[in-house]
Amino acid sequence: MPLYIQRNDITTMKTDAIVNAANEGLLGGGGVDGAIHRAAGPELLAACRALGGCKTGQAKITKGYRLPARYVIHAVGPIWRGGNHAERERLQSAYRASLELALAYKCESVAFPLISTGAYGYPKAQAMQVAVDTIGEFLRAHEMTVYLLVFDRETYVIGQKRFDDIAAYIDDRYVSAHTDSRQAQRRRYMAAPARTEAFAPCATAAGSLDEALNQLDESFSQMLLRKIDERGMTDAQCYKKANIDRKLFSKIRSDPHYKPSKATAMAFAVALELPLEEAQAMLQRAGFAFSHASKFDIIVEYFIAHGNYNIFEINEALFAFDQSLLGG
Ligand code: AR6
Repeated sequence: MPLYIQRNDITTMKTDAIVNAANEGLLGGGGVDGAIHRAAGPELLAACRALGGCKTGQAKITKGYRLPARYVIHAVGPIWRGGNHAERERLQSAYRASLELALAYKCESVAFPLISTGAYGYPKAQAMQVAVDTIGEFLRAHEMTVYLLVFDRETYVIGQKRFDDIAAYIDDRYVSAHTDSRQAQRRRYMAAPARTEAFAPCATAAGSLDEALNQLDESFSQMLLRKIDERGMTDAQCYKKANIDRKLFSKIRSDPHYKPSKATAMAFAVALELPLEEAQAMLQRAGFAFSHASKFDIIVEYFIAHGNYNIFEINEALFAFDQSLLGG
């Protein structure tokens, strides 16, 4: 099930559990810890006292008391000491331990803050990457909806180099789409080096002419199911990789005329690792096209053109550019 990256205050989340970025004492503190204790009321501190602390990289659970969430999972992230003190492993471990606890308590939805990125000083872009990778890996094996919350408005949280790279890619295409004649646009578009690999010939399973003609009338849903089979994926592998909810997938599966949103159609094109040309064809089945008048489209295109089909990384980038996200 999906991972959503959002700007939100964790104390307002109506998820089964929220995760607290706590310290080893588990007796409250500043930042998100302070906010959670204030919102949950004094019963939370009393419950925490009984837990006897928690080691870095581990997590413990209490009820949510006056919070909208049923549980609070208190996770202890590492203090950043330059990066050579197993900070990454400990941060991964804090996320994993929290997710395992959520699973043990049958939580279907969990919200995380960016653990360790406040008072503990973990660089935000790196912490975001650890969070997205660790949660992403967990979601490939488990059904859960996870929210990763970014609190402060001013920071974008992907690495500077990737941000600059994408910004340049958008600049090239977005500007040209708005200023050039159609012909000049097309020339530039075709000449861009990143496109070469995107247009590399792809293996298709289309055999006979009959088969090819049949495919002309295919709906989005039919095309999706065919491509899942062609790639030897299971349905679950595909909708998980697309960051799509199982229920939404069932709807698409059972209704050959289902019309998905553009974000959903793109999410499946990414999950199927389609080269750009095939991704275009898939979008067309849903009545859409990649457009260079849309930053959202150009960012997704950037990833496809670079052969990067990690939907969580794409969503990190979309989030950093204030765009809506894929899937979900
Ligand atoms: N909702 C979501 N995220 C928030 C909220 C909120 N209400 N408030 C802050 N953040 P920090 P740490 C973000 O310092 O670095 C405490 O004193 C914030 O912008 O809360 O793990 C504990 O008791 C930042 O990105 O936690 C520990 O002693 C992120 O939450 C120590 O701080 C984490 O910032 C733990 O430090």
